[in-house]
Amino acid sequence: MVWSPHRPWWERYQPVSYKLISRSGSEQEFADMVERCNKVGVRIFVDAVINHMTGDSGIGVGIADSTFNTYEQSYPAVPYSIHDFNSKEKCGTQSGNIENYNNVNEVRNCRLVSLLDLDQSKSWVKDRIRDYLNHLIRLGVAGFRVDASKHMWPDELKAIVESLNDLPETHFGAGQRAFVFTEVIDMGGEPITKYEYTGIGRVTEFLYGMKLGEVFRRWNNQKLEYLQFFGESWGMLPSGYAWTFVDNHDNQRKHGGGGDMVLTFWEPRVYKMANAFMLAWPYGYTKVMSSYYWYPREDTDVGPPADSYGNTNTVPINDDGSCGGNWACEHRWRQIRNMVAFRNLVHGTAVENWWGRGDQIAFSRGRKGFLAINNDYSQTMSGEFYTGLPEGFYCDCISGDMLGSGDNAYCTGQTLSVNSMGRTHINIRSDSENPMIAIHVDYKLGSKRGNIPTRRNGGK
Ligand code: AAO
Repeated sequence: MVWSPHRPWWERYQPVSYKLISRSGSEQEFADMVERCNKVGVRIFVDAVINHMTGDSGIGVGIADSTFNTYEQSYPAVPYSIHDFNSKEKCGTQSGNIENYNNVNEVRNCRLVSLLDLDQSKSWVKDRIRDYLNHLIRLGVAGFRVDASKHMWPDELKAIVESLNDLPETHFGAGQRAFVFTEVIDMGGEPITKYEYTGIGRVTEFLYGMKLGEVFRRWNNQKLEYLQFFGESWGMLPSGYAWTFVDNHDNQRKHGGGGDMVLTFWEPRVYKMANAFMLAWPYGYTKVMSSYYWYPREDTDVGPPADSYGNTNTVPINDDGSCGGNWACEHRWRQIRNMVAFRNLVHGTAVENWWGRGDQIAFSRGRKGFLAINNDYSQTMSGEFYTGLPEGFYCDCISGDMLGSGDNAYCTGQTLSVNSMGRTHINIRSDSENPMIAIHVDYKLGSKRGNIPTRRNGGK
């Protein structure tokens, strides 16, 4: 990939070759990480940039020491030559760049922000991309996010995906295929739609984060109670095709269709609420964002925490499990981490016991989990709620963790008591730092209900 002055994060989106060498490390280090992750059940998905090569910046050398020449359209390390790119004639615009998103041909045959646009109808190009992705599969990755999929013809992309090898049997079992997510920004209003890509894999559903941001910000008269049918009826993909997220690496910094609606880690209170809802709600395949803090905030190019050579720093882990060194690590925030476990646990159950009043909602997932959120600015959410859960004491996974096991299990946060009718009393103040409660059957305390004092929800 290119090496740019000031080392912006988006260097990664300008390949010079398919060598696995970057500011994050060598191929050996990458392979080692994938191997260690697979051993503990963590799958790795690679963000594959296969639509284009670098921007038209002239002659240069990439991070892995490969040369390129954009006047000649040559990338000898792959190798790609002028014959492998869409020509200006095929594109049809004066600049050679995409100028009009309402012209399908332009979007797919011209350059996205001046990035040299590969022609995937050429078998040489298809084969180079296939070899690159197969190399990653051999190293043990489980699948790919396909960058800029909207800028490739769906049938050509599909042919590449179908030509890939099965995942290695050692880690995945026999006959398993790579899991593919395509990046297609479609929020309505353009001729290219997300529906054109559902035959390839999961597709980004950008409306999801936008709408959730609007609802949790309470803009345009939106209210939490309207989320009762959040999903396809809101103009989104059928659940089984959707790849959902509150924010992504582009729109959290206003690249790629980011608006003020998007919620990010910079607003932690409401961000945690939106993520908790997403993770408890049975729609789409969810993704949790993990970021770094950047300064100044207006500079949307700032790269990751790095040493003086621009090499990405390792992530220091604090005693409490959070990250140091300017890494935000949203995925380690207790409220988000515990809701990931909630999602995995309640998988396959339906929403039941929906209750909604303005900006307060509560619902259960079958007889396994229950979530209540108070996004009202002034009213406490208080009363008896039907949780659907078996009788017992439960540790709220938003305000704390359940530690220990069996009769020795205890809760570091609030404990809730569910009676034989499945009902519990909740009290969520509107000014609480985490105005939510989430309980589930894996956080059921033993009969002694824990051995440390419980804490009221609402404390910070
Ligand atoms: C950098 C420089 C450029 C320079 C270039 C080449 O910033 O000035 O020309 O290098 O030297 C990332 C960065 C770019 C960076 C690039 C290469 O974000 O800043 O360029 O690396 O280093 C479109 C694509 C989508 C793409 C998104 C950014 O469709 O695929 O732009 N995302 C991916 C990655 C992203 C990466 C690339 C692709 C490139 O996630 O990180 O770029 O590899 C409309 C269209 C969308 C379009 C957006 C933005 O969106 O629909 O398709 O996304 O515009 O152009 C409303 C509409 C919504 C609309 C939006 C914004 O919300 O509903 O549809 O407004 O107008």
